[in-house]
Amino acid sequence: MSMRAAFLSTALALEPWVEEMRRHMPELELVAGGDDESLEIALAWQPHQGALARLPNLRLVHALGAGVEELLADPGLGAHVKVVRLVDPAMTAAMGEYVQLQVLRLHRQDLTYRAQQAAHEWRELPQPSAAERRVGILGLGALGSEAALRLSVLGFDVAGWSRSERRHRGFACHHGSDGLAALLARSDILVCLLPLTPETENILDARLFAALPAGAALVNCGRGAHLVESDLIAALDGGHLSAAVLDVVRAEPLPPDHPFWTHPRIVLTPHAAAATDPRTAAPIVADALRRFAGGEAVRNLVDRARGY
Ligand code: NDP
Ligand code: OXD
Repeated sequence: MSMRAAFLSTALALEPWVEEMRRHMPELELVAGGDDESLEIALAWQPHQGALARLPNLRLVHALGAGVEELLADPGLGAHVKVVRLVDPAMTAAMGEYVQLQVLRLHRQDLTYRAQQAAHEWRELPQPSAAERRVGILGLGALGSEAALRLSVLGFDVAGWSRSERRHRGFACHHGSDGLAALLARSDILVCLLPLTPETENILDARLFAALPAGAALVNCGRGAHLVESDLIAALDGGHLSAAVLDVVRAEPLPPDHPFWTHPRIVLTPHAAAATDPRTAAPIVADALRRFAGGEAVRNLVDRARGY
């Protein structure tokens, strides 16, 4: 049975999606921009303003990314519309790789060695073992739990934090507001892989930094709005935090005069930790659309009240 879906994105190119969806779902026609009021399904990632509102018959939006805060905040998204987020094992692996790289960079004191090289200084630093380095992961979902597992395989002393109680083999789990204090107190390196919700916005602030051990470091690959940027600068300049790796920032691209560009204890990447790849995402989207059309349960539905 043929199916039509709107493709709504200011950020993703249409052609690769047409090609990959044709490969995995030949019965689907993608309608660019979606200017057809009869459409019931949309694939969306940063849609044009007002694009969702122009689809009054919409029943399902499949996000072409993992974090759905922007879609949920779109005033054109009807309250009854189901939203599916992307959970792609290739994206999970890419994020796992990124977190391993950055935690190893911090663990092996790479920023200090780079600064020493710039100063022509040949000086070996005392190096703790991975087992002596405590890593905390905020968010134990698709991405956070894989990152935690990979870090524990590398030998780090890992613990994680989620909203509800979770159990994982290989690392300790904390949950809820009570669990946060315990996680922070034992995190020499803190990795944020939370979704952005009203509860998690600005969570990485001065109070949270003060609850980390002196000399701790931060890796933020959730969203820029998790972080109070001025609090980070203050914690780095005051010496309580030793370094930060930021894949996401509040305004992307980062404004040219932003202090993060030149801060000696900040490593920046341009929201590049784990991008959506249509080659691996298309079969996952196709499966969800087929299930939806067949009246079956669709996986990875967003709980709109919870915000993720
Ligand atoms: P999931 O929805 O699978 O997991 C979210 C996790 O966060 C869950 O463990 C959830 O707890 C926990 N959580 C949510 N709210 C709270 C809260 N208030 N307190 C404590 N824990 C909370 O998301 P993913 O792992 O797929 O993705 C996480 C985020 O990563 C995305 O939302 C996106 O912002 C970001 N991302 C960044 C990318 C990049 O390239 N930088 C790429 C892809 C995603 P519980 O288990 O109890 O539900
Ligand atoms: C996502 C992202 O949420 O790329 O998928 O940030």
